[in-house]
Amino acid sequence: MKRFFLLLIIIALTLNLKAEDGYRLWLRYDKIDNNIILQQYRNAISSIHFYGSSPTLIAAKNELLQGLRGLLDKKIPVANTISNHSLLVYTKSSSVVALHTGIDYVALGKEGFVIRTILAEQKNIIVITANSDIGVLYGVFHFLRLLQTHQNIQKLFIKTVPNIQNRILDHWDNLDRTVERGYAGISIWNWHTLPDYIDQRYIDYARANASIGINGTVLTNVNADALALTKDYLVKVAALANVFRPYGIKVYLTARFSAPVEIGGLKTADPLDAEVQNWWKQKADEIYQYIPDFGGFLVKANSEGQPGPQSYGRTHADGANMLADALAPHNGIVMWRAFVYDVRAQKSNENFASPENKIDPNKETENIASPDRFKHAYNEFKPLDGKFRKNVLIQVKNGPIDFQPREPFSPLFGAMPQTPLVMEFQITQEYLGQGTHIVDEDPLFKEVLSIGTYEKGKGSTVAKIIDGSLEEHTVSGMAGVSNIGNERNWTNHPFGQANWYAFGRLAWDHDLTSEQIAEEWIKQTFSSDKHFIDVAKKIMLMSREALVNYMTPLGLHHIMGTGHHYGPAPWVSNAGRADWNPVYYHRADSAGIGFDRTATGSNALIQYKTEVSNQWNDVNTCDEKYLLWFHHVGWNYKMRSGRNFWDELCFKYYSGVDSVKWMQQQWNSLKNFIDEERFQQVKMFLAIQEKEAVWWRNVCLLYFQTFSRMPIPAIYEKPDHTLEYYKNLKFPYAPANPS
Ligand code: GCW
Repeated sequence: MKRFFLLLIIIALTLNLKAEDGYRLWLRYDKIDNNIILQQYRNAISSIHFYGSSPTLIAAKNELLQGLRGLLDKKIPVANTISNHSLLVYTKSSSVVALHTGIDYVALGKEGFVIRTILAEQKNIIVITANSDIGVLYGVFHFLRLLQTHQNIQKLFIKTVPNIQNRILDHWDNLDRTVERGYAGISIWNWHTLPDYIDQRYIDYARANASIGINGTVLTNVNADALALTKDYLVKVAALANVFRPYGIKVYLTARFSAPVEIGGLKTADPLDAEVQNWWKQKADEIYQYIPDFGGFLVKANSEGQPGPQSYGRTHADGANMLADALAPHNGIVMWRAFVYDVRAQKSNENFASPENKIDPNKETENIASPDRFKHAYNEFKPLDGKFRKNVLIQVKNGPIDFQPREPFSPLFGAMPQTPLVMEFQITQEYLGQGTHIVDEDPLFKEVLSIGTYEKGKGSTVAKIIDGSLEEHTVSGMAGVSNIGNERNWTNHPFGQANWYAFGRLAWDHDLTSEQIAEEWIKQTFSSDKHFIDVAKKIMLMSREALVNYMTPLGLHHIMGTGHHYGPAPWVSNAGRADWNPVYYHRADSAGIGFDRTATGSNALIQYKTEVSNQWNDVNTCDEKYLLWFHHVGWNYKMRSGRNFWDELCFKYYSGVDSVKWMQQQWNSLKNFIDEERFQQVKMFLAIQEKEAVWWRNVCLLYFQTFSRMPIPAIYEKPDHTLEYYKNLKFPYAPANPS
């Protein structure tokens, strides 16, 4: 019996299939399981020379030593003399540059780095070098990634500089540790035990972010609480900033516009009031005393009940500029969100001192007949182009409505040449299956970044607007709403980690392909087995399209349940505002379905450059994936497949579900390739995903059928419940209701 167990242990060790709880993310540093590659690496790295001892360089050195020790299963000595196969790590200013490596440091800027094999004094040496300490840290992480992904390191010549300056995670974390639209437990910021207790998780959070180039974190929810700006919290924020600083990560806070009233005792928060301006100046000075490298403010104003300058009859520029002036002496920035559609706020002149002023989405209030919500942000912000201070960036969600599975790009990209625009993506999967669906978001991010806006003719992609290269802005940014919580594996779904990873990698280099990013992540996170990679990559790369098909195909949007946004509810018509209702968006009737945004309808298409609107204006040439975003089409409308619209809709919904079933089969075939723990987690989540995909399909088809009056083609399995049954479902357990 004893022998049997011994044998089992030996088998388990050889297969290296130990239990994994996912905590280590993509920084696993387990011994390289390919002996030939392992030997090559061991030969190529005989000793390490590390120059410098700043906190950042110490972090880099520790990471390198720890990483190599794990990957090579060997302690690499730190030496003082350079020998054959040394690994040299240094910044430009260190004396080792006497080696004449011919590196062009000017091109590297503040954060870029070079990893290069050189032959010096007859020795084969690998150098990792940069202008700055943080550049070196990024280089070290990149080097470790090369090993983790089994790249050839014989003749390295890598030079990389980030495309975008501010690469930021936005946490929608409330001070009570609930997380708005969070599906991975509570907030990782434990305000109660800070500043004295430094959870190891804070350090690992910083390591993970630095490894993919993220250099900023907004700690608090955009639905902001002014308390975060009080001294009690600032000392806690400072403690986090101290942990993150060596990893090149700046902290930011959300600024509640009414803070001067709520915590400052002033009667108004009017941005043109001298006392208010002074209050913010003093507040900024105070913040910088605690956090000398504080990044700045993120602001949601006059949106969904949040206070803002319009509450005082002022413009978004008045509000943003006031904060920008307070931060400017300290080099801070303001990221002012363009997510506005709040007609009510413009009209009122309320004092927002109390949280009761928040709009309660569950309360029936007056049904404001608003114009197309799609057009609102553009109408509001375009006229302000050129009116913002230099340290204001306008943060725009990728699409005009709200992080739907597929949206056309926001028309603000391409419409504000004088203003740096921050791209806001949502990493957390509010509308993408929340915490339980595999949806690789990278193809969604890429789809938006690579599309042409025609701001300056051909080639004016969204990416070039964001990175500032099109208009030569001196500041740029990309923000991702975080999907991290205190679950052991950070994101709850093991594949949620991939979206955090992809966001960081793309913010650094938006030319990376989805295939590359997925493959890197799989190798580091799971396995370098070719079959495993191929299958997992296929699952990832098709997952977003599968979700679009089983949730909102052909341009459907915003048809989810009210409040929690969990599951389908296309029939809802009684929400607090007209434009919170699914019926407002799909407009299904006996004639057809979809939102006419051409000249015969809301004319939102006019907000795009003609080259773009021409692509979508004509129902016969409009890309079918955007069809219902722009057109109300008849049920019998002939699609390019030859099917009529109704049959095409059925086809899409059924193929979405089929894709999930395919994903399940594929995943099951991977059972023996990875640890049982994560294998089972993903398997269970896929079962939920399948159940929910069927639910979405059945609900949507049964509901839309009440308008089309056409049968679901007989080749498909019939929905197993009635529409009434689905309408009566309740979800008291659905996570993350809005705060
Ligand atoms: O997507 C919607 C969410 C809200 C969120 C808001 C926003 C933070 O449902 O929960 O609030 O967008 O982006 O401000």
